[in-house]
Amino acid sequence: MSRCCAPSGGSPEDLVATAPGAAAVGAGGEPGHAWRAAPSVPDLPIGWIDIAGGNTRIGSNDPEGFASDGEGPARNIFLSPYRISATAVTNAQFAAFVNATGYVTEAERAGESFVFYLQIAPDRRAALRSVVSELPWWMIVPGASWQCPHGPGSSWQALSDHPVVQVSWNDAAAFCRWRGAMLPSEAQWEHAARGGAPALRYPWGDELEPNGERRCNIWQGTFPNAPLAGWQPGTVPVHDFPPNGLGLYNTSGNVWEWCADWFNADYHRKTPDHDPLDERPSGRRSQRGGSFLCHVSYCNRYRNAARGANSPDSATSHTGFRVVSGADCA
Ligand SMILES: [Cu+2]
Repeated sequence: MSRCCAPSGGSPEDLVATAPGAAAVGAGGEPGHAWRAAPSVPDLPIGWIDIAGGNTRIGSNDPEGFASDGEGPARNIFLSPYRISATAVTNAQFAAFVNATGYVTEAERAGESFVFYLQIAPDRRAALRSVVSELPWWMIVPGASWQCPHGPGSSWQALSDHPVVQVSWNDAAAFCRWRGAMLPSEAQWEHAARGGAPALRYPWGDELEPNGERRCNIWQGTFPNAPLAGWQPGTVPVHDFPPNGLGLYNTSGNVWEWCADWFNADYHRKTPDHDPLDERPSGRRSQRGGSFLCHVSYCNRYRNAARGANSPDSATSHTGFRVVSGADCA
């Protein structure tokens, strides 16, 4: 199946490892560049939404879905109560984490990361190279990190209320440890994304643009080279577009969101029906929700049931995360 979405369909670890200048990433590496603090970095509260839990239905047999991704079969499950953030973690929230801990992300250690080419100033593109021939719209950009999401010349401060990107699964997990939170399981993510209306294709219904109204930040125009005039490929603030029935914003589109599970295509067949979590290591962690690069012509993974994956050390300009906590946590 076609994928707009990850700068690798098979072995992103190898791509990262073989990229020029990419040091082995992991604990103990030297920072690629120093943290540049904003004038003030407040510790921003997370906007929690209480999810009652109980019996629910996840997965889909939708013929528009990608069976090979393991989107189905649809099934009934039970979820314990939990809290989930209304939005993806923002740059400002991630900055507070870095400010408090000195944490250095994997992209910073590597000294480079993946950026969609139209997010890079035209005069900078010539010196860059594409990642793999099948995905020529992804470029390796020295200096790209959460602080400079599109590489040199970009800054998180200009995007403080946008979702943090250029964070790996490992980086997201580190943020969670600091906050006493967790990444959502796929089941928690999907149940919350459905907004209390199970069985629908999108959080707002079965129609992508009811009454012609855009409801999420996905590709506008012709992918990947001809975005519609007036639409810039990239993230929007986390509170853009109306929330779903439970109060979650932008589960469809904007950024892919890391989940706690390992990705396996037989997820719906093999994980338990009580608080499902796929703990079978596969080399790839699950992602949900699709991004601003998804388009019906190529990759309609902004549906509730759609699934994605990448290696836990990969970071891109269209991947972020939201968080969950136990129902009794403050
Ligand atoms: Cu996509």
